[in-house]
Amino acid sequence: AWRKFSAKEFKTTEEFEAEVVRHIETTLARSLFNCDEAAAYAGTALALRDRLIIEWNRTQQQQTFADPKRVYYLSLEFLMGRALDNAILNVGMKDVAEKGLAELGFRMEDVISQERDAALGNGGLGRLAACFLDSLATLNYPAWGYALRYRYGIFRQEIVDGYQVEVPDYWLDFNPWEFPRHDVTVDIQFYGSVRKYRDDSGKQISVWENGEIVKAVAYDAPIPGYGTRTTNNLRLWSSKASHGEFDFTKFNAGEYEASVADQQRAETISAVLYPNDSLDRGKELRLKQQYFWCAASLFDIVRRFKKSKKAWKEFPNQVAIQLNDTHPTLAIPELMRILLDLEGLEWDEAWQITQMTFGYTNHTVMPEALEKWSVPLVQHLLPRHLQLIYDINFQFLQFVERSFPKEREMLGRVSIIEESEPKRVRMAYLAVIGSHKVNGVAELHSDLVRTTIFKDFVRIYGPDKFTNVTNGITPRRWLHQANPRLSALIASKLGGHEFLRDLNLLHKIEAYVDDKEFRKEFQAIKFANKKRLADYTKEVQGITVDPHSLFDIQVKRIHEYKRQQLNIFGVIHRYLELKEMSPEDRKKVQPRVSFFGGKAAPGYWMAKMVIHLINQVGKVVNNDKDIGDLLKVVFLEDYNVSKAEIITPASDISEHISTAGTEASGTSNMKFVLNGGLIIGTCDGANIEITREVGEDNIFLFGNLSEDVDDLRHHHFYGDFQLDPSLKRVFDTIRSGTFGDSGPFTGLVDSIVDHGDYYLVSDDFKSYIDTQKLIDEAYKDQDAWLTKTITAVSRMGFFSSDRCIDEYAEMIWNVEPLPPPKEN
Ligand code: 26Y
Repeated sequence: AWRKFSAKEFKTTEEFEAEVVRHIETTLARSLFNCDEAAAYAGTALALRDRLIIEWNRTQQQQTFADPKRVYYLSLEFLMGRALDNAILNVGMKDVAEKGLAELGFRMEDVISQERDAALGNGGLGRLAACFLDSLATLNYPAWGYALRYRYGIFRQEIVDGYQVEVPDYWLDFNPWEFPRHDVTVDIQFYGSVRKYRDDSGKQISVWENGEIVKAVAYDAPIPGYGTRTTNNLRLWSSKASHGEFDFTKFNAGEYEASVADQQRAETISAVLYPNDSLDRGKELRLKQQYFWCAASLFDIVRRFKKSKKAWKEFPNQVAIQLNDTHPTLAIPELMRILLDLEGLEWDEAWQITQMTFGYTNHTVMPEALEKWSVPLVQHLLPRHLQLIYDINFQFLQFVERSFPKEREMLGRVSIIEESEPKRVRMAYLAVIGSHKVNGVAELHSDLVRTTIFKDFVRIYGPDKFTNVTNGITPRRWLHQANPRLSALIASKLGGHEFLRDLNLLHKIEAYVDDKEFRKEFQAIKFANKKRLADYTKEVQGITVDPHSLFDIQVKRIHEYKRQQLNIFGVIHRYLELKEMSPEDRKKVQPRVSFFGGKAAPGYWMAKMVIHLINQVGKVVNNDKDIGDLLKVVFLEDYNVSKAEIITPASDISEHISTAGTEASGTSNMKFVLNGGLIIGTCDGANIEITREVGEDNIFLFGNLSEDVDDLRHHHFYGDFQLDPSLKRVFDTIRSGTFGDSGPFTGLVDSIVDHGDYYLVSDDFKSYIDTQKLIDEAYKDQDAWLTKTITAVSRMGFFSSDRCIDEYAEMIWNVEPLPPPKEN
């Protein structure tokens, strides 16, 4: 129904083609005679972009006039992937584009794959932010994303001799989706000093001066909603030297090189995305990035607010700012600085406004990922902010002292300043103290947030400040775009694609679980998706796999806590069992392909050795004629969003096997089940809620529970640690050199055998391989398997990011949608 008021569409195929051709000939100045796929992509993107811009401008105008409360989502990462396919879908012209491109001699799939991923993120947190933008626009919430315009996104991964090699991702050569706003700039200060004086009324004034100025330039990207005309804005800041091209004074003084060096130093701030996603390294440049981005975004937000001429006390009624992890926590002292130093508000009012404005989402309880900035570094780079942080801390500790006069030890525990050498600012505490709501991203995780890292704060502020919003994924990209044929099958039964806007409607397909035709098509779709991945694997990795095998997939960042090592040890175990089987027994074996994919942080040695082990095992197993198709091992290079769109629909089983209590939520688990794959997983993160939704019979859980982890770890050190015997055999095989030089794997094995097995690989090993056996058996009954997968898909409605965003809007932001006007 929404189509009839969509001004975004092209009316006819001819109109679309004419626009594509016009852009190729005039915007790109290319002859149609040498129009390749790259040019077809550019022409298509530009033609579509014209339509998007109209709605984008309209939406922004409407929001300016209506001036509703807006949501600002501050995230250092947005893993957007490709934009064209999504734009075509949301503009509502998939058929027109497909037909038009065919008439011009191109396959839509080929054209779409010309686009480079916008890979401005590491993994789950960044992709979550991207899904949220999609839902915010789709649900008509007036919302902006704020981030950095990195010149280099997450590195490209190449595998050389079985090792990861990082290659820079320079992605901006041709990016039709961004619009430079050279008129929207903000001067950002670093370093310098603070001068204090009393004005005539005796009020203390602080002036931050004599710093170094860097310019922030805005680049905007349109975020179209699905089935709505709302097109929101993602604003990315780029850093530039404040004096433009180069410093003329220096230039005239003959210091040409110095002036250019200044410029390069300024531009370094937004040059590269930090590729770490679990270990906080406390690098000065990263702190600079954080402040640069927070300060530019807040200036922008405040500027917009001030246009409305409302009183400052209205600020939290007009502005909700969500902090995606602690990375933007400096926004808290920055807002205080603006309110106190620049706007002249009193402390209490400024603090109340600040607290009411911010919400903080935590994504991890693992201590090594919690940000702590050294006090001397903050003092040097942001002297005024350090004062404000100390002031905030002082007020807070006074409050704690009044509330718990008998618990003096608590003061040191909850202080924003850690009394280490050097002292450090605990950003998570600052985020909690400066926000009105703190949320975790799945139920178990939110419980752990309340009972472990923020336990004291729950007592201080009461339980209501801490809440849960279980993560979700956008069904537009992760069902419709990634798996168009499954989307079409569902639509054919539900009478249209409304389920893409209301994913709970999926429950209606459970009625077709016994429908012969439906089952046949569902199974054919899964097979076709597996075939597609098999073809891709052949083409890119040069490995032949049989799509009739069970496809077992683990794709995510490589981490000890995510336990890819458990998976590959399991694979080795399987290989050893196969090797000692009689030919008779081998005939009964369920053939399997184990796919892995994911990047390791460049400095994370252990993770890199896991990648190496996977590749070495693959080399041996895949070339073992004796084993043939019974087992294959594939490492899919350079896992990213666009590859996930091929990989996700192709699983029979996917692995989400983190040590219980370590994976905050996980989101690929949701994607795989939604696409008709089952899960092997631990009782961790959102796996638990997936189990609740799909039913225990439709998921394969194994392993120790989160509440037992502490005791098990304790036991490793103080009890008698017994290595699982099957795992011991795996280690003996590795040590014997079966998979090449075992030297690189020493650390991996030792971490389990000698260093306490922190991630409980040995404790969970038996349960893991037993469960894999169950899966082999269950898979042989294809009918029962199919029933499980269809049932599971039909029960996944809860995991839409639309549900998730509605929860944030109601519980945390208190914002309402602003639907587009009906077209006249
Ligand atoms: C401080 C810095 C080193 C850092 C940079 C990035 C720390 C963490 C991160 C990213 C964390 C991340 O991606 N977390 C994931 O967030 C997802 C969305 O909530 C969760 O589903 C997933 O479990 C969690 O690991």
